[in-house]
Amino acid sequence: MLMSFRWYGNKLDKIPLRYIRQIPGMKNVVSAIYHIPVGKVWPYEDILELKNEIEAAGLMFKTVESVNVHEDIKLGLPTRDRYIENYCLTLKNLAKAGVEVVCYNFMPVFDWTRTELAKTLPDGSTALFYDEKVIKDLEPTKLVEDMEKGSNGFELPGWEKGRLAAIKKLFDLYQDINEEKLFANLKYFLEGIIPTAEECGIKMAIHPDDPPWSVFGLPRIVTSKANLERVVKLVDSPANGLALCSGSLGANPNNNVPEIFGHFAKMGRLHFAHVRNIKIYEPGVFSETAHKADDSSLDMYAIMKALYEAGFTGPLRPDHGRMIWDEVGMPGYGLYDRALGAVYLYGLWDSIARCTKDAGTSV
Ligand SMILES: [Mn+2]
Repeated sequence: MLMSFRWYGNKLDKIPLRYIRQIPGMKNVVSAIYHIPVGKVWPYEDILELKNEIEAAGLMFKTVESVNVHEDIKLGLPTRDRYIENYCLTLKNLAKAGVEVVCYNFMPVFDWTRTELAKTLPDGSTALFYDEKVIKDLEPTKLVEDMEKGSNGFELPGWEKGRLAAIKKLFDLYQDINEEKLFANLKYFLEGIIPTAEECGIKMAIHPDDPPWSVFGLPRIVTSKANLERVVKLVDSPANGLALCSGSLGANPNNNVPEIFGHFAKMGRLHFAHVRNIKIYEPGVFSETAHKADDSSLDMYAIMKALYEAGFTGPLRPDHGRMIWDEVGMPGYGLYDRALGAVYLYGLWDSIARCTKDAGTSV
């Protein structure tokens, strides 16, 4: 397991790399090139500059999150071939710079969706919150406005302004896309990129939809064990893998998160793990919580144990954190609570390793 931390680069992220380096057990930075629009090739020089900066801080840069997929690919438009070609060129440049895992998602229009970015929890911290009842009465454009307003002036990952400007037009284009068509478009994309990924040694890792159900009537397919199984078989290659996220999958209580993590890790298709907790209040209503919260819904120990027992060696990161100690930061991506999360996960892993009879050493 390679303990990792997401960082948005020195222009967007206010957390210095040297702070990340000081989190016990932290080894790897998960980042991306943010100034290149979706669909364009990431220049090798820019990737190299990012890698050099991260390595100068004593950390590794082995994991990218995300190389976003152009909407034309998800829609299956004729223009998709050009974007798939560009995606392959980006993968080659990333591999040349030593990147091993590339995370992406295949959610139409919206990335991760929440109805509140700073819901106050009983302990006075704030966290991301989702209420299906609120979404039902909300216009998609209003949601975009609310997300922007609540972002503390940061551009939220997946909610980039340019990408969402044409939201009404996008909804029209998705009228004819159901889950089956979206699966077919994902297959076409994977058939286009996986040979290149194999060739250059990149492991592709699709992130589950968050939350794992349809939002605003748009189709969502990366939602359950059965669908994840289908995704890895669309192109049956070890390069076609998953970035499982406990908080995303866990919002649906029918998903047995430790079992799903263990299953795909044993299969060799789990290339990246996001581990965080949530509390489900009622179906479709949840908030994010501390990694260890007494009344939260997911069992962090069981998830880490499943990964350990499957021999998972890939990058693992704490995901969204709460805002604590008056920190002002990008919602979900402050320093303090994610650092606590990382250390909690690291401690679990260390304990599991020491309690395993054949292991005399820790992490
Ligand atoms: Mn995640």
